[in-house]
Amino acid sequence: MRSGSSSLENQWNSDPILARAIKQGLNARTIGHSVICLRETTSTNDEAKKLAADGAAEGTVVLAKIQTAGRGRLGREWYSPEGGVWMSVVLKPDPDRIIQKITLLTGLSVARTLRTFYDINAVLKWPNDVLVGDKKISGILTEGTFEGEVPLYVVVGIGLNANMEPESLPKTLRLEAVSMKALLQKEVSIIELVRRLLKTLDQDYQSFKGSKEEELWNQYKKLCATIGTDVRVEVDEGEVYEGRAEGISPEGGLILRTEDGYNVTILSGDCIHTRTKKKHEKE
Ligand code: BT5
Repeated sequence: MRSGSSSLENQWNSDPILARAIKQGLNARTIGHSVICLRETTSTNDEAKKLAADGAAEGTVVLAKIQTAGRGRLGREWYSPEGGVWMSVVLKPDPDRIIQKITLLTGLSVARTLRTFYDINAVLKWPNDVLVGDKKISGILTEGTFEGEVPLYVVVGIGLNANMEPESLPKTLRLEAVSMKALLQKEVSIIELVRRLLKTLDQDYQSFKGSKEEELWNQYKKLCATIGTDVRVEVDEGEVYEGRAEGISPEGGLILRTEDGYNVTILSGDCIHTRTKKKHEKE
């Protein structure tokens, strides 16, 4: 007989049971038809890449209770103690789709899940952060494997601070990071959270693949705290741009109006909000 959901929360060792519980009632078109739950791994992105290289279908999900070498962009460390959602999804978008936009849409799915189901006032910081106030609750890492210019598959990793205690992060991060548990003053069901997240991501991914892309980016822009804010963006080569973020380009880049009045589009970089504003309060 299947056990109740609360006891399942403690059964990460019994991977298939947990995976089945997550898949139950998911009804997703693409994402989550196959879910793999691991107790511990280096990085779920690495696991998902291995599975994709071995031919795993689009929508395969890998989830780990603990990551021992979770990473962010540019090799930065992502702290992944017990209590968070550390998860990666294998995607195989059409070759004409811009992969950079998968980071944006996944961030949107995380923010939408937090707002819709948990009443958490999550906003987006371009390109890959989900914030509550000015604290980071989630980060996205998208990695593509290419043959020449053509993407063979893309792995999108989601790190979401769910049931973590502030003490489980290093001291230096405690002022910059926040968890759902700290905001809600209670633990959430990881199974339910993952299911909601996968469902929302599936909806947003269908919009991305189909004819509803514009609607998706309109939603993104509404929730993007970066737009309208003064920012400092460091691009890969160490080049720095400062100015007012004015919008998102069709390729998913940030449109910046520099102090000397030029418009530049930045496709990727590290963005700091230098002057924050209060908006996006949840209605
Ligand atoms: C990110 O990078 O924000 C992407 C994080 C993606 C993590 C997921 S977990 C599942 C999958 N498997 C992986 O190995 N990775 C993905 P970036 O924008 O570079 O931000 C990294 C910075 O975020 C670090 O330098 C810290 O300042 C901060 N940070 C690290 N751990 C954090 C945490 N748990 N919560 C909030 N901030 C954190």
